[in-house]
Amino acid sequence: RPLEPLFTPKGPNHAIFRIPQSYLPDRYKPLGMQLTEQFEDEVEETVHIKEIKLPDLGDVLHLDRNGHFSLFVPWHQQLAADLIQTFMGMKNIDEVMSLAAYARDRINPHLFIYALSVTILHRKDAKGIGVPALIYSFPNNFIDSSVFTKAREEAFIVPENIRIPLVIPMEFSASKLDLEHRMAYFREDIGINLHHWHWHLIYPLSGPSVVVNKNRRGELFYYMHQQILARYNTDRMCNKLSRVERLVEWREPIKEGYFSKLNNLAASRNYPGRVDYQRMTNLARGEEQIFVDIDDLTQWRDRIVEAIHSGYYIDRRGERVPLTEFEGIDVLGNIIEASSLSPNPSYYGNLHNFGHILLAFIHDPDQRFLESFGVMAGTSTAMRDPVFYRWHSYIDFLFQIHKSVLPRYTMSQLNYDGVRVTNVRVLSQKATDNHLHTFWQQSEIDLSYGLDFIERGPLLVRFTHLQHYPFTYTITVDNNGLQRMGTCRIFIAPEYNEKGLPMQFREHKNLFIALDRFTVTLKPGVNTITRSSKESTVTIPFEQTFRNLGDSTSELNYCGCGWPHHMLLPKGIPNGYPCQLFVMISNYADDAVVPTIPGSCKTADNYCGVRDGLYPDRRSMGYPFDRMPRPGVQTLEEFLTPNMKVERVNIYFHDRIFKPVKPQS
Ligand code: CUO
Repeated sequence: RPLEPLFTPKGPNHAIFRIPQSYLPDRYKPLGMQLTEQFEDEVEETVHIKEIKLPDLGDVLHLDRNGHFSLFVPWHQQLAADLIQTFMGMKNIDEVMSLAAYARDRINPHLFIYALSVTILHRKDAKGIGVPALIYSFPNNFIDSSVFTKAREEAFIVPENIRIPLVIPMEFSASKLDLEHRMAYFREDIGINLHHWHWHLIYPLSGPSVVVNKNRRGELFYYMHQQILARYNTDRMCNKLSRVERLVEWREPIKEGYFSKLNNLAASRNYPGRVDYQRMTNLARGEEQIFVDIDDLTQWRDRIVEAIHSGYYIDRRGERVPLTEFEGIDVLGNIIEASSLSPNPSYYGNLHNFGHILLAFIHDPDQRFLESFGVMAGTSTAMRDPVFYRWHSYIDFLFQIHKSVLPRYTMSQLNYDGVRVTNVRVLSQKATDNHLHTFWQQSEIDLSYGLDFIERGPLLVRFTHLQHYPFTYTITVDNNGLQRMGTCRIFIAPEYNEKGLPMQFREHKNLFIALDRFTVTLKPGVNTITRSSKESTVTIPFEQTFRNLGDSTSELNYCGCGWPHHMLLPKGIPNGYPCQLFVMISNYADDAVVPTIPGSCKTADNYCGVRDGLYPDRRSMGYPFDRMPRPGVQTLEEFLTPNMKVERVNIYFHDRIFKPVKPQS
């Protein structure tokens, strides 16, 4: 079913919706028939929307259509949960479409797209239907607002056959004077922001149980964001910056400002920026029904830290419940985020979400200037702002306290008896062994679906992003036993700290970036495992991140969650950035999850889990780097067991731009 016209201002040219006359707002009724007849001649398919008895949309209609919407605002979150509940309650997918067609022009578009996307990703009868990447619904959340002025010119004046791609420069949000701008290629990467949006779409904060109550969702909140920080910190070190300082002092000035240059389309205003050295203050904003003090956050934090140190949290009835070795992190994730699965929201509050909100309203905390929020309020925009990483470093710090009080992994929890990794090598085309290469690449995507002023033809934008040459791992494993299975876990981390010195394991472990995880069968004796970087279960290919619209039969349909493959590796440095590549074969008997659900497309289950299934690895997420080392272990070398191997790998960054990649058709 072509649902795409619901998602985009314009929709692909091959289908239109014919909606019941009674669904049209009164002022459009006279126009309705006339427009349908005019367009029907031009498209391949007309989809007839059934007239049904519509449910009451209730409070959802009270959110200003041209106002803003943020999942981190509790009132908005509640509206989203209500609308998802209504959509999920429809009898079949035709009724969902019917309600959506009715609601689309009546409710806030950001709320609408969010709730409809969550619905499609969770209804059993919607399997195989695509959710377009958000960039096709709201390109303004991803692209410098000045591009849209140029886009209008191209669209109105230039015939489609001679249109040229609009180029988004690399330096549009800041100049080199801002040291933090060295990280803009990471923070403003379209694929990274789409991944983050998609992740939060799969793991909503609230709504019906089937949408929220997923296997290990709190733990995945911890792990996915921890990995973002490991990646960000490693890239900072490649760019001669130190690791992110966690945002500890909530009343002190924040030294890193940020101006996104993005336009919040619904309000038709630019997202407000943050100047350097701004301070968070208490919020009192009637429009979003938010009244929260920094003291509230402090109190929630103290209670959370108390729970972590005591090993017990207090549930709604005031009972002490243990934070257990394996499941504790999951509960803690739900408490800290906080999702509706938090076991005691009135006691532990809403720490992480309100941090986003306090930072997003830092410029107008009491609404005196009638300003909307900054980029920190949206899951598709927050990762652009340097303060995102400072806030999340603080959040991660809480999880790390919990991890530091857990028992250390014993040798037998790490080792796989009789399995020895004897050799590891990576080979990139035409390069020396263990040398990896990164460079800039330009890619183009067609934005025309998201722009209602383009009547026909594509409108390409060209942007520059990091890329690497594909490579292959070759791993030699001795199996001193019968045929058996193992899980191969591959990570990479910088070899030295900012001072150029080797790191202690306890500091090093937080920088290990997952590159891949997959199951292997080991025959008795010597085994050679080869694996392509492209097969990574952390990443998805470019075409899957930017799934083509109009291709509703595409295999790539709902598989938009996954770290973008072009950002698989740290950036590196021109002379080769020394990294440690870590390979481990763990005992499959302790890893396996049954039953496994095969994905219907290339999945990136490492950061995203599996649709309708259990997280496909039974170990604690981040294993074996999620805990403090056993007594006596100071360094990575000392941490290793025979089933692990570390190899020095250098990442060479080439400061050149490679030719554009055309969108696939
Ligand atoms: Cu993903 Cu704070 O959770 O942005």
